[in-house]
Amino acid sequence: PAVIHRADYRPPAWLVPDIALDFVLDLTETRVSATLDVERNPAAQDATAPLRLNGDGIVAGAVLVDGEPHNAWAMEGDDLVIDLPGSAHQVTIETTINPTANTQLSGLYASGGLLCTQCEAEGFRRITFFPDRPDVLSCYTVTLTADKAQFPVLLSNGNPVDSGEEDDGSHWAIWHDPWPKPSYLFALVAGDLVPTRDRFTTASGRAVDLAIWVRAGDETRTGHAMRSLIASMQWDEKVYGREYDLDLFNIVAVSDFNAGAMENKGLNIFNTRYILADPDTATDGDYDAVEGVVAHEYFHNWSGNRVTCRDWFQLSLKEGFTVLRDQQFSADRGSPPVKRIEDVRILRAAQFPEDSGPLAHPIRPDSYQEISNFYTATVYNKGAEVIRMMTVLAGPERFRAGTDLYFERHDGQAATCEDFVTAIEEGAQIDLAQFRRWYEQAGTPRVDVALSHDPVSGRVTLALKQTVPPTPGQSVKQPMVIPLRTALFDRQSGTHGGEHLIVLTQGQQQFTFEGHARPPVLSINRGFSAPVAIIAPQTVEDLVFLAAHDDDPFARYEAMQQLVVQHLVAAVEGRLDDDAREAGRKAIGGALAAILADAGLDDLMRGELVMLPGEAYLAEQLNPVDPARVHAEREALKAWLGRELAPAWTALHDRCAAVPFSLDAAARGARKLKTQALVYLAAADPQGTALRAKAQYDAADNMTDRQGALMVLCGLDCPQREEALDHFHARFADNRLVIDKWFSLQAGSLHPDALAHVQALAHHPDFTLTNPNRVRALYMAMAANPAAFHAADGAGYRTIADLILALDPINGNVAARFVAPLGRWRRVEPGRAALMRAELERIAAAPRLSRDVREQVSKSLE
Ligand code: BAL
Ligand code: ZN
Repeated sequence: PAVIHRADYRPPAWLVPDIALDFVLDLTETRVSATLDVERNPAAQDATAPLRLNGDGIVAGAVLVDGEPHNAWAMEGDDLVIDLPGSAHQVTIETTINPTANTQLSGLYASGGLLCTQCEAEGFRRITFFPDRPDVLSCYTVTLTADKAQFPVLLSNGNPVDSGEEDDGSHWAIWHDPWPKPSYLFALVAGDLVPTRDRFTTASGRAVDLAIWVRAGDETRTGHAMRSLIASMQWDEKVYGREYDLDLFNIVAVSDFNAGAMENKGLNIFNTRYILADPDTATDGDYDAVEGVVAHEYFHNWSGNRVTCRDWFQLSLKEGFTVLRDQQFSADRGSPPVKRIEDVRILRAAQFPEDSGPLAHPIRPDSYQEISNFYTATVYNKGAEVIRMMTVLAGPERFRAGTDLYFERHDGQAATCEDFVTAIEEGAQIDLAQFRRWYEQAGTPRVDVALSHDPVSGRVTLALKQTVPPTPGQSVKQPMVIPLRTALFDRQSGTHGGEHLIVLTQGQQQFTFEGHARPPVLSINRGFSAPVAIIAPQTVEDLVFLAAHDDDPFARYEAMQQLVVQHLVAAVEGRLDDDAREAGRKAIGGALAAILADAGLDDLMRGELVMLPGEAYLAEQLNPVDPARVHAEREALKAWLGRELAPAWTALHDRCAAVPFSLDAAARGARKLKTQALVYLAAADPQGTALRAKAQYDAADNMTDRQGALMVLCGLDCPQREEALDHFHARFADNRLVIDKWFSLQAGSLHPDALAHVQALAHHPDFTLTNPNRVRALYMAMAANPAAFHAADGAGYRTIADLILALDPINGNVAARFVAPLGRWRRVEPGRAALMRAELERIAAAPRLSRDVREQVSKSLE
């Protein structure tokens, strides 16, 4: 398979300043006529190169050049290559496509009677022939014609220009987008949709019509998305000085969607999952996700659309930056510390394993076979962390000067990560020369910390050593720039004398601090100022101290996590005798009891502090890992804590259950803790807690409580489990997003038969391989459920491999996402590793695989 290298970038030979697209839309036979004004690129290296138009599975019906039939063209693979003399022409190409047959959901496809598009990264070439690369920017004029009864709404990017009806029952609409854009930002939607409308006036007085389009019946659940959109528009003006630039902003929600949402210029298309929310059907977490994704796609209007990417290697230019922006927005809207903790938890669960596995890549990759495989936690979440470090180094005002310069300098351009770093460097006036290694080197850096104290001089010395682990294709690494917010606590007063920003730039480095009469307690990487793993010699006493006293909420959470991680790692490694196990549990129990009793904490934060580290993060600390032992030890600790603190959990559950429903922080905190209390109680007393959980389920007047209770019941072997599952299915049978929850709660459950349940659910009438949300609900939840996925006989691995093989011909993009869990075999104990590897080999031996799956499987076996 062809490998595309970043170093091979060449400017396009031809530019397309204008394109007119004419669609006659139909579910099975859509006709497309594309007229491209093409001109030679003065920056091209070859001034005689032919015009290369990318295609993917489409056939050119007719090719006209300057209005005349043209024969001097040929197909090279999927690409249409036209010999053109001179320097400017008009090229017209006709294609016919079948949206209903498009199960890949890339290009133009049908979703429940609607027609819609997904063009990022390379879907446009499935619609028409075009130089489908992000550095070819065009002004689009789009004419849509369709049967009016079947497709009453016709939308595309930009502003509506004209519309009309014909006698044959068809109607048409013309849209024009004045902002030049790459083909991946093109979109159209046709169908029977109803709008929720609002209006926004920008800082300079532009009135913008806002509309969220959904299927009839769903419009009652668009209010939160609309409020989120308006808040995002206000926030981007205030925080980044970015104003919206069209007369209208449309969002459409569709049920069949490969990803979360797409930032098409002026016409965002969303997975319904990130638009529809009301308290009866959406959890508090769903509300947050809607707000965050609506903001993310809106923010792309500047970080992605006005300034786009030169090539796909630069994906983190728009994604890392936009994730940072949506994280900052959500922090401002809610609780900044809780949001920070949530973001770090996602990074550790999703990105750290990527960085330590066979698919590790820098945030700016050097090569790829299939770009869809690089929409990763590394490019997105680590990309955001890298830019966040720039904010730490520069401070907020100077960072803003950097982003102002970036937007001003590159507006209308297809830029690179290097352009971004240079703009921040110049605008913020900081030196980022060495910092650029964060774009070049993969792997999570590890920082080993040693602290020494001289009682005579009162001097504290921190000796730091960084190591960046080898990753595929990068065996030797250079030292990174690692900013670490640090404080040294006096253990008697419980305070510190101010925070220091220490910046580690060398392999080994020492930092000294004066005026410490006693050895201090070290609080390092506060706020998770750098995306690294810290290995510090913190005693149980130090961690208990920090868990109770640290004034940085993230550091407090981290101390609690570390306390549990150290204990469980020692337990899994068999380093604890009975006394040490008891002592470790007592220390954790004591710290947890203090958190439960701490009146100074709000419940949202308390909910973070009582959460045990996840099994994926624990597995990262062990190499090789025995997932069964991790699971057993973590469950045993949870049960012990459930028993030991039973009165406190019961009191907490009772207190929280008495808080009436509202969307404010206090009520949300109560809901979060209510289910956490159940989780601990269920581990200690399954039968007693089944009653309590069922009572929570029956009393629930919102989805957060209902889902929380059902999640706990799903893990128990009790009659209430079936009763609640049946009730839930019957009550929400007509709501696809809620039925997704029904699948995913069973697949992710602690029930010992969870894997058998998944295998049975695959034959449920509501299950289908053609809907990505449903596939993820069942199988991603299972792949993330260690007890099911890592079943000792390999049945979990086999189930996922079978899924990949069955799904690949239908949707290779989604199928490829399931390879990574199997790809971690090298870090798993030998027995399971062999079973995982055998499944990868079975997939690799299949006669026809998508490029997506082929790349992930071959890299996982290398
Ligand atoms: N650009 C793909 C979807 C997103 O990251 O917004
Ligand atoms: Zn994005």
